[in-house]
Amino acid sequence: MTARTILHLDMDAFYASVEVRDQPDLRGKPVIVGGHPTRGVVLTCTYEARKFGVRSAMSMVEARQRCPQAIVVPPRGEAYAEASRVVFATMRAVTPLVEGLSLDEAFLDVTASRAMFGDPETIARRLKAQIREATSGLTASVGIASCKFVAKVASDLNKPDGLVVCPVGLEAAFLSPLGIERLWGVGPKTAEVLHRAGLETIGDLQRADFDALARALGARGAHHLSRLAVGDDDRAVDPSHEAKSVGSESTFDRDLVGPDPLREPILRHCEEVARRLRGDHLRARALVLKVKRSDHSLITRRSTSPTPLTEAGELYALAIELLGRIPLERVRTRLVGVSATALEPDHESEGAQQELFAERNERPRALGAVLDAIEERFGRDVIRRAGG
Ligand code: TTP
Ligand code: MG
Repeated sequence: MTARTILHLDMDAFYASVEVRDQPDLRGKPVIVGGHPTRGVVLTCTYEARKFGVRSAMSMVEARQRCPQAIVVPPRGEAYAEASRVVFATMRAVTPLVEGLSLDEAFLDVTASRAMFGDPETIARRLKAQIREATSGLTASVGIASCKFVAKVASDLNKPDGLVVCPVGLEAAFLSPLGIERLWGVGPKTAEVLHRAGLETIGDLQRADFDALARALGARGAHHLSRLAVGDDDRAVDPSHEAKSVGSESTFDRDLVGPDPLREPILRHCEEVARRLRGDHLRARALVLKVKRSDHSLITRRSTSPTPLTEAGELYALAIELLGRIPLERVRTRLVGVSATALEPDHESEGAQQELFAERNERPRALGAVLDAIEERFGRDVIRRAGG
């Protein structure tokens, strides 16, 4: 059996790069894409701003303290969606086996493309050049390996405009000097457990005693991490992944009149969707609200989120915003539904059970950041109504 060849491609400073492309005066400067200067969060920033320690999801207040000279640009979702469509079309010209993880990131299985397009490095170089050309100058970083996990790690090692190849058979050696934080499923809590056990690098983990690891992490977590640590990851690239959605809907016994009575069932559906996302270790970048009127006419509204959605409260805030965009005064409704789409793996929840609990404890801060982002996009009123 020939080994798979998998590419992981991730656009560099994606939103910020689109802004710099469209406003050439910004080139070479620290640029932050974010909203409100005091209440908002950083969606992303240029590599010039990263030198000052600015990062995605950081509060704007902290970002401006670290880099007072940064130029702040409000997000333009449609421009990023358009650039994303061009990037994905370019990837699909190489192979139909493209699995999108988010707007700017995908796995490609090029095993079968090699006969036609050459060795993997040549394929990757050409793809990067084609993307740069098709998007009028955006750069991507690519990792090449025999499995998804190592390809994803590789794409991140030489950003921006990087191309890193892990030779087949050398996965364990390739991973060994890297920090354990790079393993899927290792969030801050698991990292702390591993550090306390004296494990800093993936190589340390490769040499660690399995039984000791299982005592610290549980058998499942230990098994998962010891396999990943040597680059043992047999998941196939699944092009249908991104099209999936997780939804919940209900038809009422009697039609409901006007928008207000719909809030309670919408909240219940958001709770159900959040529960299922959690169960499947997924998070969503977009939400669809569906309303069917008594005359059976169907209305759907879709919104994308700057940050991945996992919690019922996050889903509900967006759903209520969408509800406000549907004219429903005195209208009779027979069905309402909510579905989460643009799904991506929630890596933090993929690993050890402990991490799931740790994540919950850390949630207030993450949720706060999301609420800030929603508020900055849609105004305070949305948040207040969502809470009430
Ligand atoms: P990333 O690929 O994580 O980041 P990036 O492309 O900006 O930078 P890098 O070169 O490190 O890949 O995310 C892609 C886009 O998604 C990013 O440009 C903005 C958006 N995003 C958010 O809105 N919120 C977030 O918390 C993150 C991480 C990204
Ligand atoms: Mg990116």
